[in-house]
Amino acid sequence: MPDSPSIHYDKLFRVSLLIRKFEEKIIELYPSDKIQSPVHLSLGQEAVASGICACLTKKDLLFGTYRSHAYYIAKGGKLTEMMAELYGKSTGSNKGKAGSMHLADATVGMMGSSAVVASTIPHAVGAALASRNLNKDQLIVAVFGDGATDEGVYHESINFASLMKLPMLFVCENNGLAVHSSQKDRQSFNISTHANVYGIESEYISDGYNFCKIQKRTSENINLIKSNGRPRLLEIETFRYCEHVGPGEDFNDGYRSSSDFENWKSKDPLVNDKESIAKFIPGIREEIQNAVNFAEKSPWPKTEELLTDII
Ligand SMILES: Cc1ncc(C[n+]2csc(CCOP(=O)(O)OP(=O)(O)O)c2C)c(N)n1
Ligand SMILES: [Mg+2]
Repeated sequence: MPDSPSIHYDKLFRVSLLIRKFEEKIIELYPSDKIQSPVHLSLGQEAVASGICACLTKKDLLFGTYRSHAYYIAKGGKLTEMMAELYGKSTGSNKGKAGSMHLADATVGMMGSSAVVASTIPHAVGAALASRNLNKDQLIVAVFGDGATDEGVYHESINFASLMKLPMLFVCENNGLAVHSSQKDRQSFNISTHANVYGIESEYISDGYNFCKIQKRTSENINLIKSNGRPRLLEIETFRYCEHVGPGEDFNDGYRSSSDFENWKSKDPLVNDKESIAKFIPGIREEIQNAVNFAEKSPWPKTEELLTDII
């Protein structure tokens, strides 16, 4: 039976809030140095991940970026294994060897993320080609930032996907920034309309805090991909609340304004919907504390494991 609209909202709200609270726990823990890797937080961007992943099953494959905590959680990865991974423990989703930037869990179709900008886009295209050739009933999703579209490999990848008529979804999380450099200072083109040059139909969503809208538009785009077997691109405007890397804020660094942040936050349901926050927060806090306890108690990897899992 299809979900009623309010159940839908609740599910999306809960996942989005779980991501936010998990990352706020990272901020709280970070000064202790227990978290062993640099962290690129998705605070402010949660709705993009929750809206997209609500339309995917575990067998659909998602390729992300170094800013992928939100996708790992929304795709159904275990919180315990994620926290252990951030602690560098052997029980982590990648045995403590990947850390925040290279999170992956193939069992839920979270195929990996990378510190190298745009580098997972061609991996997603290759997976889509293999999947189509093997007649697998799955969707492949490539998620990347606006900065990744500065890279040649992005253009080569979307051109090839269109040429080969690969049924896949490209998702650009446009937070308007590549580190400290704003999109308008870097690009002479508009990301979503530019994809049309390669024969890729696209859609632009300006309110990237609206997880219900993102879910609905993603679902409709996936239906179109499945009906005509061609790739599509979604560009979703969003807002990064923290500094590029690390747990702090950087509104005093002079490259962006806190008034834009306040404006975005005023529309953010994870700030404004106090009733839903109150409903879900007790369960979420328990889940996160359980993940922290698991990570704390887990053993370190053994020295002899250092060179295993290397291809
Ligand atoms: C190939 C490559 N070039 C440059 C960098 C340095 N770098 C790290 S993050 C980043 C910005 C990427 O911005 P975007 O894709 O919009 O992602 P966001 O951080 O905004 O989520 C750059 C240029 C890198 N890691 N890899
Ligand atoms: Mg960006």
